[in-house]
Amino acid sequence: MRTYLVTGGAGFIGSNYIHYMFRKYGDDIRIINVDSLTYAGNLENLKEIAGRSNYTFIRADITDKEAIKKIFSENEIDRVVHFAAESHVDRSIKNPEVFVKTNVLGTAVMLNCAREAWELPDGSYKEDKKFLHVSTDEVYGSLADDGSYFYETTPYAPHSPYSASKASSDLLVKAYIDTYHFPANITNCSNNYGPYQFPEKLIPLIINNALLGKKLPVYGDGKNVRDWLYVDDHAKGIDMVQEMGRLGETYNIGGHNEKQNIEIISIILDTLLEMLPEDDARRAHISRDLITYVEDRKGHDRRYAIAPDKIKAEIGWEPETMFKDGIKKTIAWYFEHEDWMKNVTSGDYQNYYEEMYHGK
Ligand code: NAD
Ligand code: TDX
Repeated sequence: MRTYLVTGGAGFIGSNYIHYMFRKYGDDIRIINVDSLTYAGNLENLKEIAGRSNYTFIRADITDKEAIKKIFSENEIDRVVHFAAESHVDRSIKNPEVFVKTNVLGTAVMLNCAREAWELPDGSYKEDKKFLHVSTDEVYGSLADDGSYFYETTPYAPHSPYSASKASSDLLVKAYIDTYHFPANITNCSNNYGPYQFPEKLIPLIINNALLGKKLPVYGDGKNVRDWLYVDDHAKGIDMVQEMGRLGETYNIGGHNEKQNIEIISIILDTLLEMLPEDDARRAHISRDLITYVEDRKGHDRRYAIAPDKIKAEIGWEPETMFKDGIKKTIAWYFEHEDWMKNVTSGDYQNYYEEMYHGK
């Protein structure tokens, strides 16, 4: 039975990935989730699977060398899937240092511990060990509105402290591949959306504010473009790259779904009105009048767009969820999980760990 060490599994994409993996492999795999539970880590995301005998949660910081070493020495890890990171661009503009610590130093610790555990005296590696580093399209910088795309060969040109720290972590992984022939892959994915996304990010923020009748803040002219991918499609892509990708290679994962921010907001407003029952009082305040243009994000990248040609040609992965369907599923999830949103926005979810794991 393969053992996965997933970092950052209590966050948005990590928790969706863990759910996806248990749906796909059931009892045929074991997952150890290591997460330090920052503001973005929420064990409620995993409560349905918390009791599984083939799942273990370990609260630890990926920059804590001794803690990570211990996990490798006590378990025969076959796969590392490394999500843990500080992930929000606006926070990185206010407080860059923690991004460098977690994203760069944390990745170095993960790489080093995996290498120590897996490398044999002759410099080769134990059989069938693989490390996958989850990264972002933001490392490639910004595109003009001219139909161009990011490819795996596009030079790195990050602009925010977040993307600079992710680019640094990618380069460390590439250095391990080149220097030590370390068995790793990198995936660079576009913007994700779906269940369990923290409401500091555009889509859940707009859904939540619209339902509450609060203003919908639009940075700059609202015409910045992002390429949105439903989170399950990303989870599937990660698993396919890890099992079918060529070791040492980078694969871009993207949705072929470019939209201006203002279009996203319009779609959300229309979909909310379509989905809410006729007698729901919230319908009264859901309107375009809530849209409020605010000061632009500093260094705001204009456009991101992935050409997922390589992953399609080599591995056969393609985005499956159309945006109109993915956004409905996402909104339906938020409708069904009002308590999750209340807990997250009030900070109550941070007590969950104490309740769940008290005395353990
Ligand atoms: P998130 O902020 O929702 O989750 C991050 C998780 O990492 C949280 O559970 C947090 O507690 C944990 N964490 C943070 N610092 C840690 C530390 N020092 N030690 C251990 N755990 C720590 O992020 P996300 O949106 O799920 O993104 C996951 C990964 O995917 C990140 O590496 C991000 O760069 C990448 N990515 C995200 C997107 C996106 O649209 N969200 C797109 C492409 C790539
Ligand atoms: O209130 C807002 N108003 C607004 O106009 C927020 C929160 C965002 N925006 C704009 C900024 C971006 O152009 O919406 C777009 C999306 O913003 P975010 O949701 O913050 O995502 P982004 O900055 O594009 O980065 C995301 O995708 C790539 C993730 O946060 C990263 O972790 C990932 O690497």
